[in-house]
Amino acid sequence: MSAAFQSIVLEVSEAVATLTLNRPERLNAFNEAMHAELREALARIGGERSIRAMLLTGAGRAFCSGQDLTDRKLAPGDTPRDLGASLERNYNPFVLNLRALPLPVVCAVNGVAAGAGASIALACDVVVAARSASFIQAFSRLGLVPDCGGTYLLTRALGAPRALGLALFGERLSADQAANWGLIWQCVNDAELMPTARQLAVRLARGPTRGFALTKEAIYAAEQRALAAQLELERDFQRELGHTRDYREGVSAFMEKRAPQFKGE
Ligand code: T3D
Repeated sequence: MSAAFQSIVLEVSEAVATLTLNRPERLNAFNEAMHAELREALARIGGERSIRAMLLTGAGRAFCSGQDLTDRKLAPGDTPRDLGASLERNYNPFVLNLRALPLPVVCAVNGVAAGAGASIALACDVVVAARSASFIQAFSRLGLVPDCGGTYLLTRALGAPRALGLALFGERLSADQAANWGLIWQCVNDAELMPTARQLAVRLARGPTRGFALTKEAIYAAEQRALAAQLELERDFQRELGHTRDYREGVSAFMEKRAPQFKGE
């Protein structure tokens, strides 16, 4: 799959769709055109059964600096833009669509992730960051609230004290500290970022895709549900997965003392 996008790059190989935010001169800030392309790219990725994992990263020295603020400059007397409408139209569907993709999404945070850029990175399923990367809740510097799930993701991962500290002070959180706090999966040396993230994505793309999709769904659902309801969900998912070819293959491979060859079916 190749597509003529301007603000992003979408490449597929070894069943991994790599989506690169590609406005490096603005540190990959989001604008309307990029949102439209991201919508189309996610729809293609979700609709293509041969794609079994996604890798999200940024071009150049940053991951993403959030909303493009050159599109938000107001002259005296201008009517303020409806930021709620912007979230409703662009950002919120993007976060929900990322979470709803029935395949694992790895994020390779190659540099600074600020504002919506930080939230989008943290909304991915497996987050690996370069040691020089950082996360900034830049919203407070603008008088805004963390969005794109920032209040939800930070609070669930870190608890209110650290979520509030990050959101109120808007200071840089290093990749090392993010990993130490359990906000991300892994922090690696800069040179190892893309090889590591790629290796993780390829490994996931060779896994039991349906099982991974339901694992993702169950773990995110667990954030809202009581144990009894979660046990029922696991029962239903396990019932479905017990009928897949991948489960059959997993059991056969175990019995035959060989590595399983999952097909994502
Ligand atoms: O509006 C809505 O729809 C609601 C949704 C809001 C979601 C949000 O994301 S709000 C938060 C928006 N983002 C920010 O506030 C972050 C702004 N950027 C920064 O604070 C800094 O650039 C960074 C901390 C990310 C990086 O700093 P540094 O020193 O490494 O780089 P720099 O020199 O500031 O930036 C390099 C260039 O990128 C520079 O352009 P220039 O001077 O070389 O022509 C800078 O203006 C540009 N740039 C960086 N971020 C943005 C940007 N241009 C437009 N929008 C940006 N967000």
